[in-house]
Amino acid sequence: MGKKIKEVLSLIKNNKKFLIVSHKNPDGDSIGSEIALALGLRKLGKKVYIYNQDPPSNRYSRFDKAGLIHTDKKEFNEDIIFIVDCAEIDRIGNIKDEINFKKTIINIDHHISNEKFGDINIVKGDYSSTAEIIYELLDKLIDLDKDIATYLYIGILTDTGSFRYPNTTSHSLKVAAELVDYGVITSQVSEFVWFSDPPARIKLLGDVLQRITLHKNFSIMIVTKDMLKKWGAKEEDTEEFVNYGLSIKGIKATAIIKEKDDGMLKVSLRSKNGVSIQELAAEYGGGGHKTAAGFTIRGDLETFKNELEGKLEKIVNKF
Ligand SMILES: [Mn+2]
Repeated sequence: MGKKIKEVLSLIKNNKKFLIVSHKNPDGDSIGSEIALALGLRKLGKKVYIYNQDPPSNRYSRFDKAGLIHTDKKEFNEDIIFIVDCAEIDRIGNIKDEINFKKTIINIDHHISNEKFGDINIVKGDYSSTAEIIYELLDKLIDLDKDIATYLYIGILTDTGSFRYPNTTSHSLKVAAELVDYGVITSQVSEFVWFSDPPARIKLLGDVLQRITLHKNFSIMIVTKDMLKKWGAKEEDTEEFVNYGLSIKGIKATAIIKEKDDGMLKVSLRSKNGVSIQELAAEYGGGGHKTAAGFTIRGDLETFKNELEGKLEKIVNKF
């Protein structure tokens, strides 16, 4: 067993109150990891509070049946703070100013760019998801059950795009298999995650795909505020759209630029065939992985789209 995991296990044993925090606009991995960890700690009789700046999106809210995730602030007096699935501390959002950084911070993450801001940092860049790491921790701590296994499975399933993305390893498949053996109903999780979209999302997707700009080996998509309005869709409805830009034969990199209310542009990048877009995201102050990264920038959508096309062209032609 790793030294750091041992340290975390003894911190859990020797403390009573735990705060669990993840990133803004939490995804399936952050929510799955947070709830699984909370349920595991509760099995040991610990007090746990999960706080996120933003509530789970429509897609994931149904998984928080017990209402474990809070977005309301309180006095955070927990002994230990877990920060999960965050490469940088700023990703936790507005809670940053309220938590006491003198408390022990345990940073658990799978982003290779993680800034190791914790007192203990368990960062595994070769893991598909934070849930995969939480599994290893909980497996040493408690008897897993169907509920906990389901949350961990959601984390792995969503971060691997149902085991389609290149971060899918034999380890992630082995962990997923173990979890299924605890009774996860895979068809139900798939239905809830992938087959329960609101109609507005599908209409918007049609519009986004119609407008895709295709170059020889890269593509760009855009989502304007007007497009959202036209179809009655929300920003969260655009989750995973970026992958369509990469699903075309011969396309090695793609980007989707989303216009936000506050004058900012949110950009997601994806790549395949050995192309890395991580450095491009970093150039604009963002982060992520080799084949999946992103950043936020202030600017005009059309102007920035032109700039990004120039950069993407250089990158795909380098490989
Ligand atoms: Mn993740």
